[in-house]
Amino acid sequence: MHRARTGLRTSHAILLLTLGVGVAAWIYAARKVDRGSWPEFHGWAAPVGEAVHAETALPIRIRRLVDGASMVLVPGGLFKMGAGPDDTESWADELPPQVLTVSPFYVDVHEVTNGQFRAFVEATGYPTEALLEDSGYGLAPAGAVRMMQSIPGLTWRDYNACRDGPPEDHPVTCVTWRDAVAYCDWVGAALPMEHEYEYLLRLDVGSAKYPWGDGDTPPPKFANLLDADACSAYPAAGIEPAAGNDYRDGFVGTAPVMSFSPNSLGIFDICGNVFEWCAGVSDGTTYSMRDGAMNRDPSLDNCGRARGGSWSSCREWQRCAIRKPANRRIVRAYLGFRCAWRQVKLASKPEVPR
Ligand SMILES: [Ca+2]
Repeated sequence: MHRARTGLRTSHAILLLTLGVGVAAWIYAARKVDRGSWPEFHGWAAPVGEAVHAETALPIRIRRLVDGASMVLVPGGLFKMGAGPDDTESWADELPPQVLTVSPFYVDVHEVTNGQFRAFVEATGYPTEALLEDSGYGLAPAGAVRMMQSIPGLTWRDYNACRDGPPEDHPVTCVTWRDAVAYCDWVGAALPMEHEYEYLLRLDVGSAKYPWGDGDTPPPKFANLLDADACSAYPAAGIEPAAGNDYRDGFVGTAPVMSFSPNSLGIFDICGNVFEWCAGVSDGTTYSMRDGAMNRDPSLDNCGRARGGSWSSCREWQRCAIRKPANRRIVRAYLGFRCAWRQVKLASKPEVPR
């Protein structure tokens, strides 16, 4: 009897052990399948390289299948959005500073280029909204009284209003907010939210005033800003360099994407080159649009926001907290975009804001 019970216990133990091993093997296999099938599951992107995020096993970099654009994983976390107490140039809509949580998302490594946008237009026949607008402002000829001039009919095909074809590797400009959203729809992505964009601007500098730190002058060749050479091309315009009288980046208008050093996540031109459209609309006073929800006041429905400063922006407009208000139908040679994708389920650890 005792021997029989012992045998029964032994067989139960073997059964449980077998079940345990089986469950563990199934979990491991499921994880493996989940990793391996990630790009097929989503159907629009594939991992680039072997690097994966330690906590989630998601690829650090992915490449969209539709347009070939590289995206990088932004693990996210807590950060303080808005102007600091020492920022004397802050606007009401940058205050009060508040701690927000940025959920993990993917973002384009560089701004959408003319070449990518051309492929989009050719593939879809999309008639850009810019074609319907007469609100274009482009780069004026050197020596003009103003740096920017009104150019009716300006579209993305008119590189800085030179009308000699846009360089493929420069960021696309002269696209309206809806043009940018149409491109994002085409590739299965979306525009970045404003708080996501500010998170990227502050990623390496915390609560500093500018994306390069608190000083008024960035390191040499930090980004494509309104530099001394650009200002001297328009002596009658009375404009001052955004980055100090000695700062020269080599570009009066747009620069090829990835011409300057990336941030610590490998993202290029998050500061400078072109202002970038963000998702959502503004209510003009608060961050209530940070979740991308449409504004309740229909009279403000056309007011969008752009972030990151540009080749034509004065220093104030290069600040991390600045939220450039812009009618979503304007066409500007300093205004482009990049894509984001945020359907990412990660359990990220909150970080202590600096
Ligand atoms: Ca410049």
